[in-house]
Amino acid sequence: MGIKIKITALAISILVISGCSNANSQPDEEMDHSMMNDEEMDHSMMDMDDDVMENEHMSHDEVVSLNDSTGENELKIPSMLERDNKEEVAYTVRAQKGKTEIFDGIETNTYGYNGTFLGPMLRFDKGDIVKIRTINELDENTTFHWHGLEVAADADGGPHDVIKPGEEKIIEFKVEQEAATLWFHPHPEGKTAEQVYNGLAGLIYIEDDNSTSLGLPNDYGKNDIPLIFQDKTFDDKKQLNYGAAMNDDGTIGDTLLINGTLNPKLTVKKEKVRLRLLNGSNARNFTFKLNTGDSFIQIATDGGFLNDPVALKEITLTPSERAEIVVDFSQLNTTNDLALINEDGSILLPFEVSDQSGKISRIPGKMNNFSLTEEEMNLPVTKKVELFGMMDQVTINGKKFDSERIDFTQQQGVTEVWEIYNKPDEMGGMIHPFHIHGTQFKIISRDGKEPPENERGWKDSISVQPDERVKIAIQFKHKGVYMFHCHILEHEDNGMMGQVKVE
Ligand SMILES: [Cu+2]
Repeated sequence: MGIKIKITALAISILVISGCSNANSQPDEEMDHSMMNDEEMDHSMMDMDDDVMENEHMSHDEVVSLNDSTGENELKIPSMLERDNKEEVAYTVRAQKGKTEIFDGIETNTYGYNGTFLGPMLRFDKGDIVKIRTINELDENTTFHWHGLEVAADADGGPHDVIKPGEEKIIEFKVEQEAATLWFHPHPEGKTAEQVYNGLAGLIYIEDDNSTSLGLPNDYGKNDIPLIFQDKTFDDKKQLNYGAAMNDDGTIGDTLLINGTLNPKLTVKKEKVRLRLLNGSNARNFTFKLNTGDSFIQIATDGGFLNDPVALKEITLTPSERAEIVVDFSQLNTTNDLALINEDGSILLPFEVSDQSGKISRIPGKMNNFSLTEEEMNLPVTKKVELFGMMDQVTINGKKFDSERIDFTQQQGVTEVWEIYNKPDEMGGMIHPFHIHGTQFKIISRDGKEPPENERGWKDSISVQPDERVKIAIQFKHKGVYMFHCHILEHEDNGMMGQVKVE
């Protein structure tokens, strides 16, 4: 595996030297690519294959494995951010730089919100009028994007909403959507991947009357555990050297951090424990399962509760997707050497189950009233999105992002059906996680078939397999210009993004 990383890194550095990888320094060339038709694009891809990949046939599917977590560090739980005052739901969120002790006795240069690495959890209740003062204390531009939050575009923190170093902006919005686990991260044009990689990411919990009355585990940090999964590459000095680690097809690392914790373990009581999973990686897909083969129960998708709990043996989350699952540690056959593992068997999060019995919580049979109506299912497709390419040759509908170009318009409050198609390339293609800002949508079908049971809930990000066609019903409650893009952050930065104007 070590050799593979080196060869890949070599291929990448050749790309950089040849000047076709650095999107920021080659705007003219980028424009040219965006004008290519499919055939030209195909040739361009083949040229790249010949020139650059000669050392290794770079398969889309071969990804360096994660090191097993040794479990020597108890999982860190992000602090719940305190409100600025008692009278209102007002928060201050600062983007900062700092040094973090990820490895014992070593300081790693990192970014964070209100701290040196990652961010606190912001809790909103449905109905709250929320005020957030966002401050950029970095020495570079950033934005504050609220992923999954249904807000007007001027509060969404997309690439138009640049906050310069030393500047600040106050946003205000009403929380009108149901209980969900959302997150926030920067979204500056061409720099999202690096800033997230360096540590800018935080959580949002929305709660409502339903979520607090269902009887689900909801003791934050005890039996309601947020898990932000991110893979990183640390250099010899244990630094996050993004420039060196960066891969245009999505930066993948061999070292897993959960909530910024290296080699994490989670100590739990013998009770039902709710795990709020967030794939906060730049590019890695995770397939989570228990090493015992036991099932767990999924209760929520990106944007809310499923109607009915769904028992699963594994769940795949692509970058930016969330799922809430419940593991019943009082019911498992064994509590020794128990762990959450990845598809390839690598140990992500060992569990230490204490003898104490915990709280009695339950998973009700009926949690929500999500519905996809007959009318929505029968709407014609009015917007088509074609995802294509790899490395820096990624496009949507044959074009790269242009902040001056509006790709689609849609009326506020009107449901439309978008069809997202992932067009394969010669090498088969790769999964693109597709995200739309400012709203939650419903999956109508995947390749004409009903979505799996655990995707019959609100979504803001979906995985789209090569050659797959996903139909979604989508409505925007607010106006303005919103982004839609691939959530492999390097693809996003390389222009795999478009804009929809809601009028
Ligand atoms: Cu992509």
